[in-house]
Amino acid sequence: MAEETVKATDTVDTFKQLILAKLRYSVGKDPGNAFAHDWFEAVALAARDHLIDHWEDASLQVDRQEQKRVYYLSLEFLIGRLLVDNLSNLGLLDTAREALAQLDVDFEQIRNLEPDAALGNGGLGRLAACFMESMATLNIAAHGYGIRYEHGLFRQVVVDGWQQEHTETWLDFGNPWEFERPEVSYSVGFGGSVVNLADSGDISRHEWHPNEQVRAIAYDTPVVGWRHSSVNTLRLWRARAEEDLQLERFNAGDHFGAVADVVKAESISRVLYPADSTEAGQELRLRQEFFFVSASLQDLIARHLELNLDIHSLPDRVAIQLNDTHPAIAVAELMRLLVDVYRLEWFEAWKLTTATLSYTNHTLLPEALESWPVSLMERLLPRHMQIIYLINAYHIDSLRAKDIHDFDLLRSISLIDEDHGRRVRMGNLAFLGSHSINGVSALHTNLMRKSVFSDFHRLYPERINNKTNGVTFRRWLFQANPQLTELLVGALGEGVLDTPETTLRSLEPFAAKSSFRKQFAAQRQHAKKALAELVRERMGISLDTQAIFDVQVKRIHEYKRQLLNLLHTVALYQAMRNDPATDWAPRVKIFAGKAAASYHQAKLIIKLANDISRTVNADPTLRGLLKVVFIPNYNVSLAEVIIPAADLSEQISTAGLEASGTSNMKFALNGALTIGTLDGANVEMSEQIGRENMFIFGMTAQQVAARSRRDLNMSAEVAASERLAGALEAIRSGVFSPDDPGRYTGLIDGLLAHDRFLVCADFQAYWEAQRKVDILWRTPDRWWQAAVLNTARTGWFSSDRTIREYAKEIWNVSGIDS
Ligand code: 26V
Repeated sequence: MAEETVKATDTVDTFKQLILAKLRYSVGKDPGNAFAHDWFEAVALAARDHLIDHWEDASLQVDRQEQKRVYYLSLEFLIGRLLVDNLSNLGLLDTAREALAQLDVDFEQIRNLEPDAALGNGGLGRLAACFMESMATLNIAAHGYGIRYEHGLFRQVVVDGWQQEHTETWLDFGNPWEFERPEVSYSVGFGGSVVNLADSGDISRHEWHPNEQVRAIAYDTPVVGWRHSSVNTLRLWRARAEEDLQLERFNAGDHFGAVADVVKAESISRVLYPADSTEAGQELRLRQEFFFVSASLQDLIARHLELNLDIHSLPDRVAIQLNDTHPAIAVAELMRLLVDVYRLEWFEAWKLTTATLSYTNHTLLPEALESWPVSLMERLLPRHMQIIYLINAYHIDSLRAKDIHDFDLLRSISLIDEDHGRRVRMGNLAFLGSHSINGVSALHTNLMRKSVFSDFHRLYPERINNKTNGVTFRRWLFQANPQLTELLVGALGEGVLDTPETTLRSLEPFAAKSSFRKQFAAQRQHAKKALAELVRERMGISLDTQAIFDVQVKRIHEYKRQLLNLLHTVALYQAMRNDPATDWAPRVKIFAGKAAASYHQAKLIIKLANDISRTVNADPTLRGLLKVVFIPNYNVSLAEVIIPAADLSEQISTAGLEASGTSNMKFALNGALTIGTLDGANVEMSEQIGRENMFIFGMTAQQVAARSRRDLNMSAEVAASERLAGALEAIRSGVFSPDDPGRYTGLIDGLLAHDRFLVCADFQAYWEAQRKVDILWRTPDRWWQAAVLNTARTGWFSSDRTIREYAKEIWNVSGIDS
């Protein structure tokens, strides 16, 4: 049946029949008794049928053409919903809509029933998802490898202004996109001991005898590219115990003990770690890392050998990208497999390992750099610890042979940190084990060269390279913003859908056409109304869609400086009250984002946003000039509604601290103007878009470094700005927290004494930039001209461009001919 249906299903009628067949034979329902969710499942399964044939074809082509495969190892894939993504890339979106309409089913309703797969925290995980889509689009044979978490990132509920974390349950109704592959499973060991078998030359043979085995079971999700170019695989591992039940213990009456091992093993894939800095260090996290790395390496080596290829040719046919240091244990595990299992000589194995692996760094924040206590490694991964010691020793030998004896240098590049209770530095391990180390924006890469990896960079000046991030335009423009897409197609032709990177540039002349600017503004109104409707429904707050929608949505982090935005909000509130005669531009301040559960300061910032929101929104003297909303539970699908509706995009991190940012690109692509610091990819955005079409303000990374070296006391800055002092004092004294006037005293006093992220130091410049925003808003012709130019000049930030660079400069692969 699949065969026929797949071949000729571009017609609405055949697709309709397919949906009905799925509803009946796979879901077990009829149109008469089907719930909305049953329809969702039926359509998803119908779409999935279309993926399958392409999927097999693609895999065969790769082998026939002796192509190299890319393996993207990531602990996070922040995928979001897949129904519209898949239908749209298959070219079936309109067909499906029409088929459902004929069946009297509301497509908009059922698309919103799909759970949002949140197997990631933020930027790093979403980047992995964008990359998977781009690799499929570019016909690059790629597999994503990660963990099939039973629970993704927590659901954020805001109660009385405070964040609460609730368990996320995306799998409750099953997952129509995945295929369980019980036959694809590997055993992953932990603990135990290492046996030294026999001495041969200077390196002895070792065998690791783990005392615990966990089974990794594969779950495959097809990833289809634009115009079903090719279909790749996202393979996620679920952890299972080797034995479901220890019958002996059970029979002896120990009913809990009989399943204790099951609980322990399966906890590995139970839940995503809900933090994107600090808080690591737990054993379970290290177990997750090793679990998915070991299963993935075993799997890709098995695939290599099945093709009758020699293990020595691994780097010719395999490129492995490590998404941050989370999979860095791959360096030691690949060495173990090559040396202990495939009996390669150490230096040959090392050559293959470094030629195969490459590593992307996503943050310079010291608290987010991973390291593991040596004692924990010795207990959990004894053989890997030996290998790490050996890698370290051979490396130091090789430097000494080159007459490098500088003690400080040797300390800084060592894989072992001796200063903090002996820890393995995963960044150093990833660096040494890789032939390429890349940062994610030009500024970030340069800072990598100057800071964390400066000594490595001196020794290996060729290894660090830049790959500025990008985003997939299919999801973040075509799917999220069909109105703007239609306008672009009308202006530039259908070609913009296939080559937006280059074609968008031809939009530039349209910025000068008043009729086009009006249409551009009209599609924005449409998106703003949709967002306003969502806010009204979910929060009971009504928004003025004529006001500037001023948006900051991202994880809550001190370095991202939501606090700076809130200080501006309060200062603006005070100015509007004190100065009612001024013709203020109306504003809606929109916030959303999750805080790590244990990050108290970030949770307090959420509470502050909600306290300010409550106070401001209830103040009649403002006449609706200012509204503040904190929209709960930010996730990919909410982003798809918020981003097209933004007039102003807040990208205001302390310069030097945001590695790249990717929402900055999504906003600009949709025509929002950016107010931002010269940080991360904002720098390159300003080069592409033109500074005159953005609101760039504040200290540069260099100035930040210099100011931070001086001191972090902000008395002088506060004394110099009445507005800042007024805003701080209002928050401090409880204007927004009358129920608990002391709630923010600590927060504000802390800020004055030790402003690590230079919020106060950048306040005045930020205030002034915001007034430029008001002025531009008052001259719509100029505002919309800049908006159109933002869309026209953001083509370079396509993840297709990024992936092409990885393919050429790191992986040495090209797309398959289909
Ligand atoms: C670190 C940790 C530390 C231990 C606990 C779990 C955990 C999870 C994730 C991370 C790394 C977070 C790094 C990250 O997300 N970086 C972001 O990467 C984006 C894509 O490159 C980039 O746009 C953002 O600027 C950068 O913050």
